[in-house]
Amino acid sequence: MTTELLLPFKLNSTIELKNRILMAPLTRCMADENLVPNQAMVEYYARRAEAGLIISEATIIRPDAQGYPNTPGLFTSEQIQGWQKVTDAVHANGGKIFAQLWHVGRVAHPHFFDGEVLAPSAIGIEGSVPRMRELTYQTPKAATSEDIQSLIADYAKAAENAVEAGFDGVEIHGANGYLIDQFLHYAANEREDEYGQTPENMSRFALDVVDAVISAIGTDKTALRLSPGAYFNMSEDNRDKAVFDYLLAQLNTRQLAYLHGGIFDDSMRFASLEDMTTSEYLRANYSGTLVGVGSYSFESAKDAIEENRFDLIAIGRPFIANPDYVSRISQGKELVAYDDAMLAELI
Ligand code: FNR
Ligand code: 8K6
Repeated sequence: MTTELLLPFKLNSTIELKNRILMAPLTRCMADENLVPNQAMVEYYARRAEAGLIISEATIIRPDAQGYPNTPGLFTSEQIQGWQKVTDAVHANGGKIFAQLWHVGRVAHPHFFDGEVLAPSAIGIEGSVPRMRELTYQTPKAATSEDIQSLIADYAKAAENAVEAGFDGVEIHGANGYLIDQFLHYAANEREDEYGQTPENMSRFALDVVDAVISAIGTDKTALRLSPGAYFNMSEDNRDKAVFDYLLAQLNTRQLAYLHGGIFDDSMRFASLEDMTTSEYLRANYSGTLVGVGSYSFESAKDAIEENRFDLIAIGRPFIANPDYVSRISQGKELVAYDDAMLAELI
């Protein structure tokens, strides 16, 4: 089957992808007790090297970034060495892989680390940790200016560690209600300093992190994921759009490797985004390479790319069910249907 989706795509002058299909970042909670990737993870990623680019499962930048069991890290030498095995195996199979850098902010739980839960403001979320329902979420501490500076530095350090571990680049996780996204939405950010109140101030943390990561590893290796519409651990506020309008205008001057929407179903329309979908809104406001995602099939992704609604597609759940997703669609073979039960092991 010949389609643009299966042909090479240049992200920039240093990174060329062999096709336009990305494996979406997928948390699997399978790292060892020191949050080091294990051998099953090495093989799991290596099996998916046919993707134009693999985005790793979200990987925490420091201990207080953790909100789920056994999520891998990128802040100890053991973790870097563990990831090196993953990146070596992906590269040996002809693939490319970015690390997704994560801090969950108020979705963290002190069960996993010593210390406080940090967020832009002291506004908690309802509920408890998946798979560990006895751990209810706490009201976070509003980060001080010093906390903010150390968080920014730790994103940059984790990006350096990612490159040391052999990753081809990083995707900063700015989506899905986690730390960076918490600064970008009024429902989670009531700060009265230079990180709150106005679109410019509310965008500052995201831009500081992006700029620190660019300084650390270069713009060609730096990508970002954003959820302009609030849908997960976050409530919508009609003022949010102005924040993202400002942020995207600033990002247009940065030449990131790509921008990736963070959404489970891209047919979802947001009242706060004037009834647009995630990809419609991002395409209208962002001029660089855009990755679409969210319940796409190969056919619907092909149509979207042909219609220029975005440039690359990220595939999540179908990649869990089909390690050989790219071969199957190239050969017109049927896909195995995804089922949540598949999350129990790495196939
Ligand atoms: C996800 N998703 C996700 N997103 C992210 O930015 N970092 C992550 O670590 C995860 N983890 C994760 C785990 C599991 C089990 C699922 C199902 C999803 C969201 C994911 O990247 C993607 O946006 C959605 O799955 C929608 O794409 P599909 O699955 O419809 O192709
Ligand atoms: C136990 C593993 C934890 C994985 C965390 C990351 C992703 C969770 C996947 C399920 C979330 C579904 C959210 C969908 C929200 C739609 C709201 C309309």
